[in-house]
Amino acid sequence: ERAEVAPGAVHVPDWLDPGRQRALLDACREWARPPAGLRTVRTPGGGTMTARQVCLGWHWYPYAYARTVVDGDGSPVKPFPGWLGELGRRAVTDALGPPAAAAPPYDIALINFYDGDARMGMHRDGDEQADAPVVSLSLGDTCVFRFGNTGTRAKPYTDVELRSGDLFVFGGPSRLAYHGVPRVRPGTAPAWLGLAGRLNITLRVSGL
Ligand code: MD5
Ligand code: FE
Repeated sequence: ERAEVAPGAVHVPDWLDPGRQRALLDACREWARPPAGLRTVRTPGGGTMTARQVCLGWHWYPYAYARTVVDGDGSPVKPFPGWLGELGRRAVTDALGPPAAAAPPYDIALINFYDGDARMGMHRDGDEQADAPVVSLSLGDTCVFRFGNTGTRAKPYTDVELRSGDLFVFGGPSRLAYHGVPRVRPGTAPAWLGLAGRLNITLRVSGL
């Protein structure tokens, strides 16, 4: 099924079948290895993000993009594979319908690993220079995803449970909405996946 949570914000539960979930998890485990592997993100104010991250195509650090891992080992960022871009295009078409015009290719993946205590505070994703929809794929433990407003970080919120295999696409008026992950539900991953914790893959167009 397909649920429009707000204009341009579409949740497609169970979009990835078990075989594709396992293949994507295997790829994430490879990408997480050094060099340019999984790292802890430190914010300019001295804080530490509780979700750890690995990037493909462009390296995100608070709050910009670079071609090298500036807050990790300094290595060139791993390439963004063509098959992942194709997956992103299919995701957008399935969620929002065929694009009106030729869409720019996806060229960034941000992969966040959440353990049972990890959270993500309310924020907007505004470091990209393109307005293409963000594609979000979830693996492993269920989380509470909190969708807010564009103009304010404050309530009202819509809380949605994101489960392993779910797709969420954020486009149009929802592209710059506040959102966060207030909790992960430990032990809820499907047993056949073999993942303790939650993994979220976002695909983005840099416009760079
Ligand atoms: C997550 N990741 O579950 C989320 C999924 C991030 C992040 O928030 O920045 O890595 S992506 C959620 C998202 C992206 C762009 C727009 C909106 C939500 N939105 O308008 O709600 O780890
Ligand atoms: Fe975000």
